[in-house]
Amino acid sequence: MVRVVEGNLSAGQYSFGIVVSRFNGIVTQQLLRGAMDCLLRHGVAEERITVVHCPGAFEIPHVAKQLAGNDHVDAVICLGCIIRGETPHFEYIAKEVSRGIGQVALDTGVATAFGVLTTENLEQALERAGAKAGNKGWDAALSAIEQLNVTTQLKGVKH
Ligand code: INI
Repeated sequence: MVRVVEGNLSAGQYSFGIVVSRFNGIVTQQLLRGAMDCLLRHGVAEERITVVHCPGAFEIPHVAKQLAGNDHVDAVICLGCIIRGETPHFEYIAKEVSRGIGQVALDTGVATAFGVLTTENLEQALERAGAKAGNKGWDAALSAIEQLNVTTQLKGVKH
């Protein structure tokens, strides 16, 4: 018989770290609002949530790694907003941030969720931060909940 491991969305038993960058704060504050809303509405007590503000998206992986090393954090939700400008700066930051956030999960075994917007302009970013394209902070928090449930179950699976 095939053994299927599938995460449910129960969250009340877990603790979460959120790292949110201040750059493009008009957008990232809305991502934070979405992530908090998702966690609270899935039964996570406020006492189980730690929010850390960092300068820009580039700094997110560093903070995420510190949070992941904290025994009281089961998953780290990473929120930021990188908007393309007239130079290749965008590409360097976006690549480094996505690689870094993934690396934190692989290095530490702690689930990370990628809620960093990479958009062409501010309008696209705002659309994804609580307007017509939803709220990617909310989505990232939901992914963190599901991934935590999957990885917790996998720890108990014998091969
Ligand atoms: N940081 C962002 O979060 N988003 C951006 O769009 C951005 N741009 O375009 O420059 C940005 N730059 C700052 C960067 O993340 C670092 O904070 C900075 O380079 C200091 O290390």
